[in-house]
Amino acid sequence: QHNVLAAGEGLSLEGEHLNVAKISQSGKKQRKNWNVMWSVLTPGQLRFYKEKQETPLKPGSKTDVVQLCGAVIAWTTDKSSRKNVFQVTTNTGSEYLLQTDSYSSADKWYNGIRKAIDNSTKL
Ligand code: I3P
Repeated sequence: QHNVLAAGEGLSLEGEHLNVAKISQSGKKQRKNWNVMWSVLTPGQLRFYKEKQETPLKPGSKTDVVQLCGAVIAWTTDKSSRKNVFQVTTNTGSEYLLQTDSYSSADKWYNGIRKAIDNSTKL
C-alpha cells in the first residue's frame, strides 16, 4: 500500500526557538544541558542552530544535524520536570529532548518530526 504524500507536504517546519537538551551521544549518556536552539525541520533532517542566521557550514558552527531516518520519537514525562517534552532517538543512539512551553507549538513539532521520520524511514 502506498501512502500518498505530495513532495515535502507536512515534512518541513521552518524556524522556531525550541529548548533542546542532548542527553546521549552515540549511546553514551551526556549531562543534561538545555539550550535554546533555532530549529529547522527539512524532509530528512532536524537541524539546530545556535543563531537564527547561522550558515550551516560556517567553521566552528554549533549546528547539530539530526538524521531522522530510523529515528524514534515519543512524548516523555519522566525525563524532565518541564511540560511538553518529547524525545527523539536517532538510529545511531543519540537522544535529544525537545521542549517549549506552548503545547500547540510542541505538538506541531512533534507531529512534523513524526511525519518526517515516517517518510524518511520507509523504503
Ligand atoms: C539540571 C538542570 C536541568 C534539569 C535537571 C537538573 O541541573 O536543572 O534543567 O532538567 O534535572 O539535573 P544542572 O544544571 O545542575 O545539571 P529539567 O529542567 O528538564 O527538569 P534532572 O536531573 O531531573 O534531569
